[in-house]
Amino acid sequence: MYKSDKDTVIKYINNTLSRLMANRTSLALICDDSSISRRVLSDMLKTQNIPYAQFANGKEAHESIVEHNINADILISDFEMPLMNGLDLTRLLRLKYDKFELPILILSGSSNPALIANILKFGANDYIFKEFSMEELLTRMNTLLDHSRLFKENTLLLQKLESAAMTDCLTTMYNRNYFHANVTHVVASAKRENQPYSILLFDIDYFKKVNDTYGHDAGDTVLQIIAQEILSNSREADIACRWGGEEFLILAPHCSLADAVIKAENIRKNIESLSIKLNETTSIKITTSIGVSSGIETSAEDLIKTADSYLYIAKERGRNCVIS
Ligand code: GH3
Ligand code: MG
Ligand code: MG
Ligand code: MG
Ligand code: MG
Repeated sequence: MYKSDKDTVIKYINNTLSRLMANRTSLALICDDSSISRRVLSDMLKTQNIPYAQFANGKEAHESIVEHNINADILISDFEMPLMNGLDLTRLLRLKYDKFELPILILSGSSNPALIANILKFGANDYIFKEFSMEELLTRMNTLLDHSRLFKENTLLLQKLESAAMTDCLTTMYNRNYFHANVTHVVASAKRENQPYSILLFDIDYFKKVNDTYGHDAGDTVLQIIAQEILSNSREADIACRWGGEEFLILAPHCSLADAVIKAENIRKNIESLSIKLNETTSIKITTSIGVSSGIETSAEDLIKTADSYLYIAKERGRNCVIS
């Protein structure tokens, strides 16, 4: 291939990469004690439209990255540097960021196999000999950027899925899954700190009648309003969730039976005093029955059973009351 042909090909590759990269919001970090190397790397990043920050040695890079919690997509670092070399920088960064969070590409003038093995063993994602071609560097860098981007997208997706799995979509309250994921921790700290925790179990009175009289959508509106009322009467530490159809539950850490009964009674009164607007012409009144139980060593399962039996008694006694 003639040199001019090769240049055209490289230009074509670079342009294609530039277009691909333009859609990214990547941030690259350059660390090299040689200002010439930094210039070469930053020029390369500029052609790719990748924003970058640069550091002159490992110590400077480590301090900035950790102190400012810089969320970068790649670190391209020299090996030989004063104050802290690329290997020590990699080891330190790996204490905080794993290989997918912050890919590290080490550049070195050495081709010593033992050193290269060490660099990779201590957490660098890739290694490149300093007499690299731009194409090689670009390709290796893009591979790492793709990994990093994929990892970050997947992490975000996982968080969204987890949040969706723990949330009741009608009321936006937590659901039973969230309760189960968090109850062990609450029960353990109650035991450890010898502090009671409480369960408040709510069941809307004659809710079927709302559906039957005003329709399912009206029933949904009632559930949303009752959920908001329960949430606004909950503390930060409380876990308030939709337990089932028209049943709600509050898990209240650091809460005695007496305090839980006061809380339940307040919520009961607040719900009773609501005028729930279903449409322009119709507003209705709703009441709830509440079973309350409390314990220190008792399992949450047993407290829920107890609260449920009290709820049954509350219904028998005419509803709209708190039984503990
Ligand atoms: P009680 O006072 O004894 O609790 O009577 P109730 O009518 O409230 O109790 P029941 O268990 O007979 O009825 C609960 C109803 O809740 C039945 C079910 O169709 C309705 N339901 C459950 N989930 C939803 C929902 O998401 N939306 C609506 N609109 N209704 C629901
Ligand atoms: Mg150097
Ligand atoms: Mg029910
Ligand atoms: Mg029922
Ligand atoms: Mg009910």
